[in-house]
Amino acid sequence: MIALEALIGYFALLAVCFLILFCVVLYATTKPYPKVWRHKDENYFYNFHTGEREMFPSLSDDWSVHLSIIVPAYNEEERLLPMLDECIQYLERRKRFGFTYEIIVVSDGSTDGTVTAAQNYSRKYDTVRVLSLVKNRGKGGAIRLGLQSARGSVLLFADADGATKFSDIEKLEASLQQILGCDYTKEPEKVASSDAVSGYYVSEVLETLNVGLSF
Ligand SMILES: Nc1nc2c(ncn2[C@@H]2O[C@H](COP(=O)(O)OP(=O)(O)OP(=O)(O)O)[C@@H](O)[C@H]2O)c(=O)[nH]1
Ligand SMILES: [Mg+2]
Repeated sequence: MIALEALIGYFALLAVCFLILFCVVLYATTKPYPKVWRHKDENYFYNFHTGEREMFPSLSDDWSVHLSIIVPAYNEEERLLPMLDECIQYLERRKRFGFTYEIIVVSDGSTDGTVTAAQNYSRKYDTVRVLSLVKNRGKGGAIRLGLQSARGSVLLFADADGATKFSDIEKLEASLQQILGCDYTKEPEKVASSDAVSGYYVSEVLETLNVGLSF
């Protein structure tokens, strides 16, 4: 009887040790962010102005434009055009006042003419780049890869369906300025070097703006 109790105690101790070891290994090998698989072709975009295939910059590079707009697009050959027309028209107007921007259209493994439609804008505007994902990842995956390829001091994503009037960005900018205490169009380096606006601040901005999450 005593031998049986000792055996159970021994196994219980072994199980606890195993559990502790498992937790330690889990803690040591888990990263806070998931590993993002990126096909080698997804590191490049075609620059129609130089006639060369160029590498996308990385989010960890220094900022090079005031604003990056990431547009996730899955089979959006029709809805994308009016959205980009409105967006570019607005941003080009601001460009006259020294404002700089880039638009990264992320085709999320589209099977229609989304890439060609977006590339037609790249031909015309050197501010538009097309990131063509080799397979569909869903909206979140498309935005993530777009953000990783952007070098704006401020990054924004906007749906391809033109759900929001693009000039409404001014409301967002006003709230951002209030929260950060500076204007990113005048002091982009200050904004670029600061950490991401925290969830608390984001909810405050959205509350002020009374808008939904997808801009
Ligand atoms: N549905 C869908 N959209 C994607 C995907 N990847 C990127 N997107 C883009 O994500 C954005 C949002 O898609 P919508 O279909 O407008 O979805 P939604 O805004 O949640 O829904 P609506 O209220 O119908 O507009 C669009 O720009 C899509 O092109 C995907 O795999 N599926
Ligand atoms: Mg939508």
